[in-house]
Amino acid sequence: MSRNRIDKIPATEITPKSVHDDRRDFIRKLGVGLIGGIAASSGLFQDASATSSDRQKITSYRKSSYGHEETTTPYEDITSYNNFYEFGTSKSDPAASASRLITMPWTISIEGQVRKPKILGFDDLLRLAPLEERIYRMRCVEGWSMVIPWIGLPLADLIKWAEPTGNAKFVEFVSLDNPAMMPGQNLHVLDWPYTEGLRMDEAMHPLTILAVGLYGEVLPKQNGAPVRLVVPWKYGFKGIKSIVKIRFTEHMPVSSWMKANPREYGFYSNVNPSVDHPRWSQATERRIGDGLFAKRRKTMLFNGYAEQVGQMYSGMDMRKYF
Ligand SMILES: Nc1nc2c(c(=O)[nH]1)N[C@H]1C(S)=C(S)[C@@H](COP(=O)(O)O)O[C@H]1N2
Ligand SMILES: [Mo]
Repeated sequence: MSRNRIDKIPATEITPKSVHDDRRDFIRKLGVGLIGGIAASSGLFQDASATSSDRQKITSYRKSSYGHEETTTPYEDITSYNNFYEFGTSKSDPAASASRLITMPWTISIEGQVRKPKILGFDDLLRLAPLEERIYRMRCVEGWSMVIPWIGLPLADLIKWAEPTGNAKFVEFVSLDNPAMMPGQNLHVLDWPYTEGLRMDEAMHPLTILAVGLYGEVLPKQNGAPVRLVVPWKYGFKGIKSIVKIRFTEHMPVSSWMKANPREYGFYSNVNPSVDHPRWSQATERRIGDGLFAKRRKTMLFNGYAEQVGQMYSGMDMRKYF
C-alpha cells in the first residue's frame, strides 16, 4: 500500500550524483553547519520560515538492499500512533506535543569505557557513515507491529569511531532529560531520563542502526528526533528515542523499564512468541494498517531476524534471559 510513497519521490532526489555533495545538502537542510558544533549552534543554515510541522526530505541515502518483501505501514500511522512517554502515555500524545522538542543544535556525549570521552555533534554523526534505508519489521511488547522504512547508519560505525576500551562489555543509552520540553517527565511513570542498553555484540550487529529519518524524510519528533536507536529483533522499547548520551560500561546497565518492573521487563527483550509477557501472550500481533478487524499475525522468533541474530544467543536460556 504505502510502498509507493518511496517510489513517488523523484529519482533525482534519491539517486546521489555525489554522495558527499548531497550529504552536505542534507546537513544544511537539517539546519546545522558543516564544521563541528560552531556553525551548528549559530543556526546559520536554518530556514527561518521552517516550522516544526515542516516535513523535510533527505536528499541522499542508499536504498536498502533488503526488506522490500513487506508492505510498509502508512506514514500517517507511523507518525500518529507512538510510544514516547516523555510526551504522555497515550498513543496520540507524542504527535500532539512533541513539536515543543528543540532538536537543533544537538549533541551526543560519548562516555565511560572509551579511550577519550567525546562530544559528538549531530552533523558529525552524519559524517561517520553513509545513510542507508532499512525497511524493518517493528514489534511492540504491547502486541502491535509496523513495518518502517528507516534511514540511518550502523551503530557499529559510531562505536568504532568512539574507540571503546577492552573493558567495554555493554552500551548504555540515555534520552534527553528536559521536563520543560517534555511535559510527560513531570509524571513519575518512569525513572527519567529514559535509559536502555545493549550487549556489545548486539550493539555492533549490522542490523542495529541509529535512525535519523523515515520514509525518505528527516525523523519526525514523535518518532525520536533527531536520532534514535532501532534494533529490529527486540521489542520496540529497546529503541530509545532522542539520544543524548552513549556510555560504554563493564557491567550490564539497568534500563528504565527494568527499574519500573523487573518481573515484566528484562535486559534482552528479544521478540519471542513462546515466552509470554507475565500479563499477556506474545504469540500473535496486530499489524497497524491491516485494519481493526484483520486477523492477527503470528509473531516470529527474533521478529523474523533469527537467521541473522540467533547465533548471539546460542546456549542461552531465553526464558531466564528474557
Ligand atoms: N525516550 C523514549 N524512547 C522510547 C519510548 C519512550 O517512551 N521514550 N518508547 C519505546 C516504545 S515502548 C516503543 S514501541 C517505540 C515506539 O517507537 P515509534 O513511536 O517510533 O513507533 O519507542 C521506544 N522508545
Ligand atoms: Mo513498545
